[in-house]
Amino acid sequence: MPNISRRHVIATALPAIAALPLLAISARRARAATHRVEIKGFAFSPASLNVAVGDSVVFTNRDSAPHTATALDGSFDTGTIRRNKAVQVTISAAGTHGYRCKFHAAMKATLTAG
Ligand SMILES: [Cu+2]
Repeated sequence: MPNISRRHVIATALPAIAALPLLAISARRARAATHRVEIKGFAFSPASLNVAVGDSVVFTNRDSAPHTATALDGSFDTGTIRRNKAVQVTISAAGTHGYRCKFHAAMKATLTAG
């Protein structure tokens, strides 16, 4: 059996122990994802989206008309998004949030945060 010195064991273990808090931080950050919703032809795509609480959603307006993505329960609101502009919101409330465009009542979609 090889004779591994105590110094060698410590030198090997220390970097791994030092990296642990760093790994915990990066795992936490990796959990918050960014999702994308395109607004095109007076419709949200995808019309139904599942996210995790804390995730972000970027709404991009591909129409010439201005739109909003406004949650019916008030949990998020992009405000007016003009042509080819994007607005990012963070989803902080769990549950199923119906949302619509304030200007066009027929534009409806659903975002579920779990
Ligand atoms: Cu609209």
